[in-house]
Parts: sequence; structure tokens; C-alpha cells
Amino acid sequence: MSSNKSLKIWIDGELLNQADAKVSVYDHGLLYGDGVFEGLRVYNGKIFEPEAHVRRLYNSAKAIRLTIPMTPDQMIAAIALTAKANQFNDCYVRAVVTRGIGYLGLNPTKCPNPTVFIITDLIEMYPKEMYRNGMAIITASVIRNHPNALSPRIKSLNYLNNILAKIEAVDAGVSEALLLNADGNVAECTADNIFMVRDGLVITPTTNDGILEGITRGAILQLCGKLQIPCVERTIQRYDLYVADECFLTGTGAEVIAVTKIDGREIGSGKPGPITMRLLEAFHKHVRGEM
Ligand code: PXG
Repeated sequence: MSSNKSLKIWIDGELLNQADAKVSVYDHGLLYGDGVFEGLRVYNGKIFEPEAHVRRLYNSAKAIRLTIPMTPDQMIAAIALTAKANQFNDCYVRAVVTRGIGYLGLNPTKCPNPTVFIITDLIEMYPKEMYRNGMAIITASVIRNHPNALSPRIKSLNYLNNILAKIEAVDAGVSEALLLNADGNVAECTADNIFMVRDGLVITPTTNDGILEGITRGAILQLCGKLQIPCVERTIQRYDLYVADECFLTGTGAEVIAVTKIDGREIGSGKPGPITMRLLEAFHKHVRGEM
């Protein structure tokens, strides 16, 4: 879903009409996927966890030796301004920082000015029935990027790894694909972190398993604490998922969604489990400041 109205886009300090918001074909974000981004949400006119998102954005930039030409506070203000300019009370936000305009060679030091743009729009990641009934996923044949090649902790503009897995999901007629890491352990899905529940314990892979440290993942771990649901970050294998009582995904776009089938195997009862539904409800309250 995306808004039909003509949007205002924030680009390099200006709010432009959508039709006028353009980047150069010499921008290294386009030529090489050289840049970083964030996906955020605005709920009830308030940006959800702005500090955590902006911190991750600046850390991603630092890791690729990219200096964002504004302060984190200015970035948060620009995001708020863009959402307001489009009269969005609830929306999705994409904040992007590219290496900027250079020439047709890789050298990023030849790109003096990073490009920054912010898009706010409506999104619906998955249909409503899927939240009630759960989703099926498959394991992709491609593995998650090795941390020593390109760390999955960097939210870079290079999403080919995830896109190749997403294509496998689409080919299999499902909405998401699970990626394993180079050790064969469970990492994450193409745009979501993964959790499982076994005997009342909520388990999610560790940062060392090669994942993006999701903001939603962090919120769910905190909510488990508040609700006194035991949870751990621990390396898990695909077998653990197959025999789990419950499984769910978390992400800015998806929020919390139950997984009821993995590689053709029904998970638990084959319906969204009670802990998943409790956490989904708690998350909805949390984003609206009610919890
Ligand atoms: N893993 C990966 C690889 C992601 O890209 C997450 C986990 C979840 O992280 P957050 O911080 O969102 O809880 C992501 C997030 C999109 C889209 O356009 C992708 C994400 C978020 C929002 C929208 O498909 N990725």
C-alpha cells in the first residue's frame, strides 16, 4: 500500500514535491548500493524509538566510513518535519544516506557530499488475515552475508542478499524466507528477525549469529521482561524451529506476525500461539504508549 497523494520528500535539506525529488545516476547509492538506511514508523504522530533507529543509522554509516552531514537530532527533526508536511499521523518512514555523487569508479573519497533523503508513506507489509492465521515461510538456499564480508549489523543499501532469498520465497508461494548463516544456524528473514517459543521460553538468535539487531526485536525482548515471559538470545538450528511450539517474526514493517509453517512443516498447533498473540497485543499497546 502506498499513498495516492503527491508526497513531500525531504532531500538534502529541502522538502520537494515527489516528482521533483530526484537523485543523480552518478550517485554511488545507485551505482554500488553504497549507503545506509533506516525504516521507521510514526504511530499517533510520534516516531517510534527515534533514538534507537538513528543510533543504528549512524553506526551503520560509521561502519562503512560514511559521515552523515547532519546531527542525529537534526535527522530526527527532519523525519518529524517530513511526516508532518504530509499530514501523516501514522506512517512508515524511509531515511536514506548515500555516498553521494561521484564518478564511475568505486572510490568513495571521490564523493564529497552524501545524499540524504526521507520518504514518508503508508505501507501494509502483510494482509490482515495473515496476522490472524499466521504465515508460511521457507528456508532460502542462499545464506545470510558472512559478517566478515558485509556485516548484517549494517543496514546498508546492499540488500541483494535478502532480495535473492525473497525471490525464493515468492517462487515458493510464501511471503518470507529464512536465511541460515555460514555455520548453518538460523539467522533471520529477509526483512524480519525471527523468534521461537518452546516450553514457555521465548528464544531468538544472538547478534553473533549474523543478524540485524532489530529495533522491534529489542522491544519484544523488553516486553517479555515486563510481561514476565522468560526469554533468551541463543543460537538456534532449523530443527529447533521445526519442533517449536510457536514461531513469529518481528520488524518495523511487519510488527509481530506468527509463522505457522516452515518448509512445509506445521509449527505447533498450526495456528498463531498464545505467547505470540500476547506479545503482538502488547506490542500494539507499546507503540501507542499504553504499555
Ligand atoms: N532484519 C533485516 C534484514 C531487516 O531488514 C529487520 C531484521 C527488522 O528490524 P527492525 O529494526 O525493523 O525491527 C529488518 C528491517 C522493507 C522493510 O521495506 C524492511 C525492514 C524494515 C521495514 C521495512 O521491506 N527491515
